[in-house]
Amino acid sequence: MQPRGFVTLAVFVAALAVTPPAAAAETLRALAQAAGLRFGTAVDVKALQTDATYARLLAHEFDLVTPENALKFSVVQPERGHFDFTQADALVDFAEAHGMQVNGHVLVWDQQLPDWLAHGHFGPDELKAILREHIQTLVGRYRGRIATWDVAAEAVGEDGKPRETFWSRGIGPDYLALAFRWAHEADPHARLRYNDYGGEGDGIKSDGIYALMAELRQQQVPIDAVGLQMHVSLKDAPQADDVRANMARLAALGLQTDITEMDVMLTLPANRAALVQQAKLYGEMLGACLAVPQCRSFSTWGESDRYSWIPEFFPGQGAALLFDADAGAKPAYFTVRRVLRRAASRR
Ligand code: 9MR
Repeated sequence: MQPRGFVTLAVFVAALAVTPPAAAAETLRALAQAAGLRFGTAVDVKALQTDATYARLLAHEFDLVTPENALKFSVVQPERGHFDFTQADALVDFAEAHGMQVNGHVLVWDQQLPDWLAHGHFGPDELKAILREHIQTLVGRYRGRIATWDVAAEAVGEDGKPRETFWSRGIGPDYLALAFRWAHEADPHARLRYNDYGGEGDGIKSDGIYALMAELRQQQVPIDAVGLQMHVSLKDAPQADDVRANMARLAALGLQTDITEMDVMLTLPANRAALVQQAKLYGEMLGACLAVPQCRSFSTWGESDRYSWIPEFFPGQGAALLFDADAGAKPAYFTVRRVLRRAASRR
C-alpha cells in the first residue's frame, strides 16, 4: 500500500496536469466571434458519440464543424442510390443544438470513392447523372442547415495545372463548373468553396489555384470561397506574409477564404521546443487570416491529438493539434487564444 500522503500528492499533480476549461468569454469560439471569425475543427463522429470529453470540448471551444469523413462519397453513398446519412445527421443535429455552423465536406474529390463507382466503367453522360444526383441529394437534404460546402477539393496538381482525376477523366474538364452549378441549384444560399492543400502561400501550386479560380469566376461559376487547408510541418510551412498576399489576391477576384484543415505535425515524442515552434506557426497563420477581412474562418483538422489522422498516415509523426491526447490545452492553444484576444480588442 502507498502511504496516504503519496496518494494525495499524486492526485494533486494529476489535477494540475489537466487544464481547467476556459471561462465562456475566453473560449476560442467566443474570442473568435469577437474578432469576426468562426473557429472550427474537423469532427470524428464516432468520437463525438462515444467520448463525452470530446463532445464537451467541441461544444465549449468551437463554433464551426466539418465532418472529417461522414459526408464523403464512400460513406454517404456506399451502394448506388443508397444514401446513408446517419453520421452526418448526428453531427448536424449536434451543431444546431450548440449554435455551431457546419461545413459540408466534400462533394467532388477523387479519394474515398465507393467501389461501385471507382470500378464502374461509366460513360460521361451516366457519370454526370451520378454526380448530379449525389450533389443534389446531399446539398438538398441540408439546404439551409449546411452553410458552406466544399464542392471540390484537390483538383490542381503540384505543377499548378488542373490534375487528371477520376472525374476529369470520366466527365471532361467542365466537371468542376458543372458541380458548382448543380450545388448552387440545390441550395442557392449555400456558400460554395474550392478546397486544396499546398497552395496556401506563394509558389507554382498557389498560382495554379489562383488561375483556376480566376477562370471559374470569369465563367460566372457560382463559387464564393477558397479553402486553404494548411497541413504543415515545422520544416515545411508557408510564410505568413505570403499567405496574406495570396488571400488578398483571391479576395480581389471576389472570393472569401478560410483556413480549413490546419495541423502542424511534429516528430514523436514531441519536445517542448517543438511545441513552442508549433504554437508560433499556429499564431502566424491565424494572424494572416485575421489580417484579411475576407478570411472568414479558421479550422484545425481534428480536435485533439487522440483522433488526428497524422500518426496513421505519417508513422512517427503526430501531436499536430491544439489539444493533446487527454484533451489538455497545448502551447498552441494559448497562443491562438492570445492572437484572437488581441484581434478582438482591436475591433
Ligand atoms: O482525416 C481524413 C482521414 O480520416 C481519411 O482517412 C482521409 C482519406 O483520404 O482523409 C482525411 O481527410 C482529408 C480531407 O478529407 C481532405 N484534405 C486532406 C485531409 C487529410 O488527408
